[in-house]
Amino acid sequence: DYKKQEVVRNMAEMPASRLMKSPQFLRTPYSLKERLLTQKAPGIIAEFKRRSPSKGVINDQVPVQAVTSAYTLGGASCLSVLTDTQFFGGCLDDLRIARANEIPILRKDFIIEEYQILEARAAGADLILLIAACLSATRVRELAAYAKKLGLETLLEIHTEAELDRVCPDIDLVGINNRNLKTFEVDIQHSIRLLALLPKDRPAIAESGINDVKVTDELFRAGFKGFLIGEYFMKNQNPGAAFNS
Ligand code: IGP
Repeated sequence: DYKKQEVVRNMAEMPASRLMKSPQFLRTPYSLKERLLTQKAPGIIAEFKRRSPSKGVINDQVPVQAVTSAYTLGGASCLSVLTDTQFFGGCLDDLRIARANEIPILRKDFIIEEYQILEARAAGADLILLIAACLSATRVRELAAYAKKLGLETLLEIHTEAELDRVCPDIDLVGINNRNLKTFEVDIQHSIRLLALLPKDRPAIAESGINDVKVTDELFRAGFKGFLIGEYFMKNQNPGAAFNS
């Protein structure tokens, strides 16, 4: 598939041995898990997303630097930066720019190879996303172990009960996607039901389709600690202002 080809191209251009020399390796990544376990209020993971397959262009006029610094000043617990170009119009440079902020950053992409985790670390990410629907239980275990080795945390995204078998000790946070990636339908109640089946020792994140503070409060009471929100902020001319209102 297209990701595999992208990885092969990037490896040719920037070998792993060179990535490992990035100055970012000298910094200690931030822990989102710690933050969410210790904070008493809902943690917002604010996303920078120019476009998506379901919505088309959301906002391609605002610079990543302005948006992410406004999210940070507004009190976001974490930034999420889409680095997939084909479907989301993002890139690793967006993440490098967002790194100016001193809070955890999630590399949001379709991660299938160890090399992409190395890229994430070299670009300044603190955690990576693994999507259960794209990976076998064995691959999740291998990729999460590699992330740990590099000092990064792993957020595992699930959507169905069947995907619970991907949760393994190296998974730091579990995200439940409210959006079905096949039908794009959003169902909050589905996420609340699935939450009951998750291991209690790791913070749970509710992802997607959150466009109302009341929903966040309901999900926080149900036990979710973090909330991954993109479009609701990004669809505004000034996403940072939307975050702060
Ligand atoms: C954010 P929303 O509906 O607030 O923009 O959703 C985030 O959850 C969504 O971008 C997302 C995503 C993904 C994107 C969740 N899982 C996997 C790409 C790949």
